[in-house]
Amino acid sequence: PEVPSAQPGPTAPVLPPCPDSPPGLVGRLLIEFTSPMPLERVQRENPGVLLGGRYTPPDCTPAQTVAVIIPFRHREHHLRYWLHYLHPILRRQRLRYGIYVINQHGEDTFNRAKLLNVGFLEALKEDAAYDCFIFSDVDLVPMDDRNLYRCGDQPRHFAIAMDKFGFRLPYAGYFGGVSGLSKAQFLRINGFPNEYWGWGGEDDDIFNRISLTGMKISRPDIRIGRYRMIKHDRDKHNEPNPQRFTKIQNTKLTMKRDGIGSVRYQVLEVSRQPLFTNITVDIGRPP
Ligand code: UDH
Ligand code: NGS
Repeated sequence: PEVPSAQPGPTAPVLPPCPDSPPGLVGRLLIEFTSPMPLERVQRENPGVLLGGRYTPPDCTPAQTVAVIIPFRHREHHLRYWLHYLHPILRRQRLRYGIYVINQHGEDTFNRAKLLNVGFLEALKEDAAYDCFIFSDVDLVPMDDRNLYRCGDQPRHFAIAMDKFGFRLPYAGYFGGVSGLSKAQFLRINGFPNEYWGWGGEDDDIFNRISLTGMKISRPDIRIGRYRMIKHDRDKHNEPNPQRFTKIQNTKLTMKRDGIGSVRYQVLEVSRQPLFTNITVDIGRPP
């Protein structure tokens, strides 16, 4: 009879670390939003993506695990383009990642930064290995795959040259659109504010939090941090917030009590789709 061996069985091969500069990048990309983009096509073209929008490079071991968090409501059409363009880019960048769409339930006033806080916590509940968080608007697609969706030793601003701003920063302290913080950087600023209801200012508050904690924003080269935005009208229930100008004057006082440590919400549904995880959440409404 066969004697059970004390030797371990064949083990999975140990993959080498993923390279700092991934070899398969193509550089400048052609991005357009005119041809229709059915979700079935996007799924068919991304067979390597696992349920919930998870991906791990087959040939190397990445240094980080990246959660991409998208604040969302009623933008299915934009999401299809985003998934179509971003999955192949992130794959070429040799990232281990997951995509989390944080869908605000109901029709009360939109709250982008609170949704991003929810995304941080819910992604970590799914996988405690996440150590890098990329926060991306659903309507922003990078035009160059050398703009690596990774975290570094300082918070990163990715969307620095958007078409709608003439491929420049609109102002020196702009931190909107697409940004990235390591878990430690995010916790250091007590996450994002929960109290910006409606449009505007929340990204400036985040910028203030980063500055006030002594960190510096890191940015890619202006020739590489280029983005196309999908044109759209103003959304309903996301009117400019009239309180935003006074609020951003008070970040130093508010950031201690308002942030990831005080976020209250209720998850209504977690649904693992082929290309993303959809988390529908009740975040309440403005007081
Ligand atoms: N978002 C939604 N649904 C909404 C509102 C916002 O999904 O109803 C998300 C989405 O990811 C979006 C992000 O929040 O990309 C930021 O919101 P935004 O796109 O409204 O902000 P932006 O500054 O536009 O891009 C403001 C209105 C511009 C009107 C221009 C009219 N030509
Ligand atoms: C600033 C807003 C930011 C916004 C940026 C770009 O004025 O939240 O414009 O807006 N800050 C305040 O309102 C205090 S955009 O041109 O994309 O609509 O991100």
